[in-house]
Amino acid sequence: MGSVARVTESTPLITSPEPSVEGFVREYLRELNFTQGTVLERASTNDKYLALARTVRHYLMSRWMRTTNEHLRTQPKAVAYLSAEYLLGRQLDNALIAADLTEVASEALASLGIDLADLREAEVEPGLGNGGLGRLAACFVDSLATMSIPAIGYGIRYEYGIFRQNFVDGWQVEEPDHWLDNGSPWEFAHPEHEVTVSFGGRTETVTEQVGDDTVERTRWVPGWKVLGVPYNYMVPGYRNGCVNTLRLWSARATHAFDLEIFNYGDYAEAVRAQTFAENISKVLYPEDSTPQGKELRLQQQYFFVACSLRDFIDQLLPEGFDLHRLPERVCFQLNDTHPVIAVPELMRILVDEQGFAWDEAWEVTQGCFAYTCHTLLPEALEVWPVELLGRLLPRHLEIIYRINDEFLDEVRESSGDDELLVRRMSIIAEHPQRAVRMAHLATVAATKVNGVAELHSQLLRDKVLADFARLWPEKFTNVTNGVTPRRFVRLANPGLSGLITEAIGDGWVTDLDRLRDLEPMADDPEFRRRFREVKAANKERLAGFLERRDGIEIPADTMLDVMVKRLHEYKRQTLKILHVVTLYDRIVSGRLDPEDVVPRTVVFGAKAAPGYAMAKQIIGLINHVGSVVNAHPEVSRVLRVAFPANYDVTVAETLIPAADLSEQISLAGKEASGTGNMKFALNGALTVGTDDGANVEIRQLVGDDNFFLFGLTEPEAAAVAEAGYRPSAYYEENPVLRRALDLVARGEFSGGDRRVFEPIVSNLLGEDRFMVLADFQSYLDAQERVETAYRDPDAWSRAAVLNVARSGFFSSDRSMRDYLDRIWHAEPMEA
Ligand code: GP0
Repeated sequence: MGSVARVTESTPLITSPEPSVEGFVREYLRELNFTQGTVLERASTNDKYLALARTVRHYLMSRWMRTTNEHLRTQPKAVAYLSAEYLLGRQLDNALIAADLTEVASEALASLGIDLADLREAEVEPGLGNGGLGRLAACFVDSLATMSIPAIGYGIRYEYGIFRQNFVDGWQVEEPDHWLDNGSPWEFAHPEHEVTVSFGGRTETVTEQVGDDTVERTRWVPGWKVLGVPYNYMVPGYRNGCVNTLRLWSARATHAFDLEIFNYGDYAEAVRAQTFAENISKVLYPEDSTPQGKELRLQQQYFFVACSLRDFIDQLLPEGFDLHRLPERVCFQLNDTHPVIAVPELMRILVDEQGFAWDEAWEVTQGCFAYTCHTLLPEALEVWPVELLGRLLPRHLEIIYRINDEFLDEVRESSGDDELLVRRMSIIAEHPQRAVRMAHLATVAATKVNGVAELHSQLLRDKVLADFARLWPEKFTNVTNGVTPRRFVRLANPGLSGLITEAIGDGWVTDLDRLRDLEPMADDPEFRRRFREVKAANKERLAGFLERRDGIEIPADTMLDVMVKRLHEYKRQTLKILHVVTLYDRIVSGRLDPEDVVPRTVVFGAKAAPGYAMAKQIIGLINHVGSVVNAHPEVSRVLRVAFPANYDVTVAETLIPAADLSEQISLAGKEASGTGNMKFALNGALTVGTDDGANVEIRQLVGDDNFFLFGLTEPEAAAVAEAGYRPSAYYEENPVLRRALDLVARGEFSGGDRRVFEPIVSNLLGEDRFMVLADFQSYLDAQERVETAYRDPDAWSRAAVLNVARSGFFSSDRSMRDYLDRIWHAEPMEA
């Protein structure tokens, strides 16, 4: 790699065009003719889309260059967000609204006989994440840009993102996500800034003469190397002139590597080696909350953090920068444990490459990292077998051992040699095999450790990381998650956005607390009527969308009851489907007159990790129940089930604005935060939910009257577990529950075959780790309250408007302010 010129003062820039319809037409045709190499008459939809994306980029380009130059010139303290996932969603509309170009573009295209709406559909969303965690990262980079915070997002440019989900006879089948196949107009590859990343090999000790002293130094002698090529993405702030960068790394074989093999004349072997290297960024691991300890996954993690640290130090800091002062310039925010290998990597850079003394290096390192934990499930906490980590990163393992030794000395000292405590806190687990506990490493190294909702942070302090919180109480803090109002309200719900803006002006888009000003409108019958009109229109839009996309027909004017999230037992999709089964049973058995049922459409969206058998079973059950319900002449008049395959950000944007009821029904104490819950409340859905994650805060803000609470609380659930939970007792005592489970067990939804869903039934009756049966009756009762409330449209829409008005807190802009105040201590740039 050649040395790269550093910009120290602004270089002259070609400025972006002024937005005008004629100008846009000119830019667009230029892109179509000169870059896409075609003419309007012969252009495919994809040609037209690509040309449009590139045209829109023109309008953001000088902001981007200016922002980048300002960061380099003024060297402010920056946030470097390290995340293995960014679930970005489609880029076109977001870029258009950020640049305030939607109308200009739409008119310009119309003058050429092109419908903007058709081109939108051509974009394949970059699905570089699994779910909540990846989408959170995407919301955060949006907010950072909108708030003019000097920030860079670092991640991996997976060639294949989250798999495409298909249903075959109701069962999930995965297909590769070819998101790059039609071109990727939003990225800028910079092979000239490639970074070399080493793996494997061994370490050796060398003696060096430093002045009069001989010092022993450890050196890593790697076994193999790969290159990381950065791909830059614009992250436009909302109409504020700031465009930050998201830098995603793609793996390439080193030139030397294959050249050597070529020279031996083994062409096939050389190509194989290349494939091996390039595998590193090939595919996103589809496990959510249950990481697989796969070697390639650790390679991915080290690959992207090694590239990112190198990049930050070499490209973003001035030449000759004194790394002792690194904490003044950056906070590396660790999004879960996936990037935690960055901790020993920075130590290696400082000690082995820069010649820092260990203690000096450790002080710098501790000043540079902060760690966000996103889970409470023990199986979601990553551990890496020592054997694997040592083979792949021998020097890093040594460094981790030394960090651990010094840390455990501290624990011994402060605890009076409490060896049990030492074993619990150790970064190295001894059983079932020697392994590195990445959450412990992160907690030891970080300036701050945060959970993602009040309850979650409390449980981290009290349970998951209690020993650490006792040792360092001041390290622990909370930042409740948030979602970007740009994508999830302004862009996804133009009807509601218009209504809000008409009532209170448009300041809410970047200052969501202003939604409070809507509160009085909840009592205005005319406003409520218009709110209902918007909801109805959103339902129609959804119906059209599902019809076109999936051939699914949903009735337009029923209560829309939505449960969308990853399929996981702790989230309890089974509880929802048992409710559906109960309604079905009551109607079919004549216990319930369909006339007395509030018509509802239950919509599910969920992907299961491909190796998670129980989750896939549950998907099968939902689809099979759905088929039977939808085919039943009486039942289907009042109850429908829709499960569109391949739930993604694009589906979310159409589905959430149409929802009346938001299902947030995890067992209390299991969902770290939830972020879908916030999107629904902001779009005027009422929540039926447990006292879990951020639901707790949603309920506090919107008020008990505007939220359907049910289920065990976390302490209650813990007490039940402690006392010995027996799910079969609930089955025996509750005839309604018994009938529902028996229907499933007897094969009502599987053509009489009792074996099909036997694993689900026996799991619920035998173990039921997430207490579905314990919460079943409480959930049914809550659904009764939902029905009663929904029968009064005025009261319902009043509550819905209050949900919108009181949910401004859940803007990711507010989350960013909290991170800035509590963790990062960085400042916005001047506009
Ligand atoms: C948590 F541990 N989350 C994990 C994980 O591996 N993947 C993931 O998406 C989620 C939590 O489950 C969450 O509660 C949370 O809000 C989100 O991370 C962001 O903090 C689901 O929304």
